[in-house]
Amino acid sequence: MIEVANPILPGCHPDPSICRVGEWYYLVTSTFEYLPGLPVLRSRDLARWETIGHVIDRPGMLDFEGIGSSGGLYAPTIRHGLGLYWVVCTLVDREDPSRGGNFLVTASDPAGPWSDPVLLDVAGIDPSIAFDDGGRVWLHGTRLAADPEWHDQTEVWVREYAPDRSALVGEEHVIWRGAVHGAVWAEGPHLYRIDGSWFLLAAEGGTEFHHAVSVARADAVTGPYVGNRANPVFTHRHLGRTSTVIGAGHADLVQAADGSWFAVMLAMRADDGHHYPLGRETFLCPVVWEDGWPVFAPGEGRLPATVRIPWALEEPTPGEWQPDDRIAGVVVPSDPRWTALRALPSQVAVAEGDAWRLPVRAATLHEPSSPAFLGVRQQHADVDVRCVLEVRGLAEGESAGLVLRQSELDHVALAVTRTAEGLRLSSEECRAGDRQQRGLGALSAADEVELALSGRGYAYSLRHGETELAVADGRELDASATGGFLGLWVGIHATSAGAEPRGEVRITRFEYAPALVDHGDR
Ligand code: 6LW
Repeated sequence: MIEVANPILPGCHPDPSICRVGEWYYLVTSTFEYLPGLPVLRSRDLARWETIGHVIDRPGMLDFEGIGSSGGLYAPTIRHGLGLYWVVCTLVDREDPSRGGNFLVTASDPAGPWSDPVLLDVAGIDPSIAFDDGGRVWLHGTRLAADPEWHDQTEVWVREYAPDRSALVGEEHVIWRGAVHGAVWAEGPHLYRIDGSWFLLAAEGGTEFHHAVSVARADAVTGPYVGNRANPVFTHRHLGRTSTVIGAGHADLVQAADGSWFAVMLAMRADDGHHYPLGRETFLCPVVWEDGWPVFAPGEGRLPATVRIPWALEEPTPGEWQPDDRIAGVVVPSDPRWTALRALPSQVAVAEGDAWRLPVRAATLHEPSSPAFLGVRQQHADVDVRCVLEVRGLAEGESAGLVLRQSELDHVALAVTRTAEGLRLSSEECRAGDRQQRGLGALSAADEVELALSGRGYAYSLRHGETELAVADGRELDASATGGFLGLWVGIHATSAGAEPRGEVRITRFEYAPALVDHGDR
């Protein structure tokens, strides 16, 4: 027996989807403009997760250039069927809806390689996939309702997919438009064949404070679906703002080998009931079946702080797989946590032993392009990040530094710039696209510069050595303040600010360490 602490995947891991094959669980989450895209994590006990690969991990699989922050890869679904692993997902360009769209990839090994994407000829987001008893494949997803009764009403469609033709075939069926009258965004649909019935699980209310889970049942995959009279069957919205876990929804079900059921879903940890700098995280929820319907967190009705897994081993079997080293310390280039913007880390940087060589690029953090940027999710509310940058390769006019990033429009950064007079330190605060730059003086000639960031709840401090150079308030940088879907990232950036780039910076050390802080009874 083990007791799993929620969230099971801390930091920006929204829209989780899970499946089980034999003793292994596989899970994918959204990654938006960050690459590699769609991490595939596996676990044997639902507690200890290891990243075994990424679905979008090769140059050219999809085109991200110009896609603004919180566009990119939305809610994926992972399933196993017909002897293959399947992921369906959407590439979203919020400014240009004609780009991207729903796509499907397959793999014989969930660690990859995944096939090139097959684009699906259907609008909308949040695709999912189910297999019927006869081996037919049913795709489904969400889009704005054709004839909405209210603003942002959506509809869930289902249609057969013919693997031999790589195409949607036959008639399309609209099976769901939300459980509650006036509820926006019936989305994140998943269909399941359970005990001879079809079940539809769908989120609604929008992926924020009013998020909820609803369920419906049908005899045929194409419907008609009848909603559970208890809908929405799960939400945190009625708990109000004193709940420190908000926005629970977008669930996916999985059955363990012993017959017990669980769901993964997203929710946000918000100390003040509003703001969540870590973004939407993945939580685990026990599920039981009563009177033919799933009951989430039975007897409790909210995401538990810990979930008991009676069948899980106390320790993973020695000598076999180990969970990710996500606890503390140096993040070396081979660590799967590294991400870049709209490009793979290997396209913007070169791993040299334990260091990254990051050639300067002309792009800045402000445009939806692929700047010289490498970063990791902030996964802990209390955290210390320290980096050592070798800056002797910076050419005049070029800068490099540490950034706490929400988006192009919202971030806080420290930069070391080479000028004719030597190295200068500056900070930049960017809020809703408004930039405030502050010169912070000269740096004594140095080859290496150490920059640090500490987060303590909503309070961030950016430092050079012991000197605090900038502060940030997580309540101004989180997605509820800025819009969008992301949690915060901490990373290194380098730019020639539009000029022809000539230099480089080396990240010789990057440490990420959760801080042990006593919060009393928080
Ligand atoms: C996701 C959808 C949602 O696809 O947010 O607002 C999207 N709703 O379910 C990105 O996470």
